[in-house]
Amino acid sequence: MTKNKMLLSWIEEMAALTTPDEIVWITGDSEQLDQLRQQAIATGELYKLNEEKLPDCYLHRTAVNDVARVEHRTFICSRREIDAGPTNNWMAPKEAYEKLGKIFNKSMKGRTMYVIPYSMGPVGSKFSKIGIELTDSIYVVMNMVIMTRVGNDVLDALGNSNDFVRGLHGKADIDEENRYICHFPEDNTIWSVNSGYGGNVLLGKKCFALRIASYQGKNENWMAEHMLILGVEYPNGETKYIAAAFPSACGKTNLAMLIPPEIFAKKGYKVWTVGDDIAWIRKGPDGRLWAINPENGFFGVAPGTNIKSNPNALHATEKGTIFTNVVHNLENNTVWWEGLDKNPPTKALNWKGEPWTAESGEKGAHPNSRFTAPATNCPSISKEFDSPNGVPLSAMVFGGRRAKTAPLVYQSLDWVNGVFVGSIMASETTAAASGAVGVVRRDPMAMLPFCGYNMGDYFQHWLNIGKDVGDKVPKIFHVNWFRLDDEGHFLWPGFGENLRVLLWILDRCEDKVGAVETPIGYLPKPEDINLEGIDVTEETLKELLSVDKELWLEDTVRIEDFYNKIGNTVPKELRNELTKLKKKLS
Ligand code: GTP
Ligand code: SPV
Ligand code: MN
Repeated sequence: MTKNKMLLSWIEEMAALTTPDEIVWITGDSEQLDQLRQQAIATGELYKLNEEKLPDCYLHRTAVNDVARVEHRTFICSRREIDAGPTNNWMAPKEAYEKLGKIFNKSMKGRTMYVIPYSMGPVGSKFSKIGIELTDSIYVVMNMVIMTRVGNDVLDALGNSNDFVRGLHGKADIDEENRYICHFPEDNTIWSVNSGYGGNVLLGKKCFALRIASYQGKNENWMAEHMLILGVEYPNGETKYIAAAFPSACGKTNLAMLIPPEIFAKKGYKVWTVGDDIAWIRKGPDGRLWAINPENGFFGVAPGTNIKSNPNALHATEKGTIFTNVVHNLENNTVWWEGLDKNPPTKALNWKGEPWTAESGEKGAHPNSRFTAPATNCPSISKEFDSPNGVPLSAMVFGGRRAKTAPLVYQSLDWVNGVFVGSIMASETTAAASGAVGVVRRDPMAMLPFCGYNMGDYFQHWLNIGKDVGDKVPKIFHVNWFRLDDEGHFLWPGFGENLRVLLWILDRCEDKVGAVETPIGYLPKPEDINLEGIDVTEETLKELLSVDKELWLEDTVRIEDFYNKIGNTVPKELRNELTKLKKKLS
């Protein structure tokens, strides 16, 4: 185990507060995990699926009031309110500790507290950081074991250091009214109570790897971003890496696991997955920006995942996977979700555990139902996945779900303009968070719900990184796979075909292709997007690449409102970019 005094005394203090009957350290040993799984099966917390068809796979259902992240109950508890900033909910640390302390008080009576030592990033890499999560949920243990690197070697790597993130999670009564996800960036601490769902409780993920880590990155000169990382391998064997930030449920997992369309596959193009959700980025010895994926698994959206849309994701879920809130197919004890295939089971339970058939007209799987799959299961996993040095980035891409306004792709003019492009991102809300779906909101760098400090200071940090890295910075782009025609159909086929856009992006990074300069940035000449083998007419492509100045001018008003809401922490350089954009548009 460990002799780390700071760690032991913190656990003692948390145990005194929550009074579990027992404390169990998760060692990473497979016998221990097997035993815990058996226990969870006995209580119904996990359901064992068909061992032949889905070996070592389990189904879990959350409470019906607990199916997504709860942004309105998520708080940044910095000492000063201005350091959380107007885009975050804020609570004073003292108030938060008191309020949650009352809820946690004796909340683990009759339960076991599990101690999960985990590393975000390969154990021992200079990118990596250690966290300890205390939880009373076996489901959380099993997910953390897939999503992060867990066990005794993490404690060895920690040694006697105090540099670890202290995470306390308790299911309590899964009471919505008393659900709180609180972050204390200045204390390296996270307290989460009254939820059992994904991003609220797998504390290594959004809570640590984005909210706490973004704050650490600002102080330590690195970046924690809501980005996938992929490598495009060219027929000559060379691989170039791209990181891309899209809001929740806007296509990161799908892009990260892209399968090249046949005409590209035949020529020898390949795409490799490094990460599908989070990137930690820092300057490497060669002066470029390098990125790792701090996670060890995929917590992916199930609905819509099928053998055509994302075979790599589907294959990743064929063993050792936990399914949450999907349909239980009782015909063969497997799982199903909308968009898996056209044969919904006739004997099945929906995500709530009720008898269900597709004829009911109701969805069987929750729209935010998920799979938790080990990264190593993924057929397209990059050989650099475990590399302690990460991969060098050629391009950074921002993108959202926009029915109009944003074209298929454009390139920013330079780093500062690229940071501006990220800062003005907007996207329609999705089922990944509770609340209305399909409402356009500003979501800078896809970090609105995940930035652990003042958004204006975060923009400044981006500018600072650019100054530090100089002309070796990646080029910055914006994409939109979700543009609609007047009848509401997607104009762009998306998924694997997105490679056509990535290739233009990478060509631009090496000045191999020209562009058209528009008020918003550089757009492709239509002839430079390869349309061979797809059903997209030149006319449609022109529409995809059109910039409607009226719509953009309207948007600048909303951008200005958003900047004003953030207030005077918005860097002057970005205000200047907005002024320049307005001038060019009018
Ligand atoms: P989080 O795990 O919440 O961060 O989501 P994500 O960004 O990884 O999104 P994901 O790849 O799971 O995609 C979410 C939804 O977008 C799914 O319903 C996909 O089918 C859909 N989607 C993904 N890529 C495309 C695309 O290129 N075009 C279209 N039209 N839909 C897409
Ligand atoms: C997201 O919502 O961006 C996710 C899922 O990746 S969760 O872990 O719930 O945050
Ligand atoms: Mn995500």
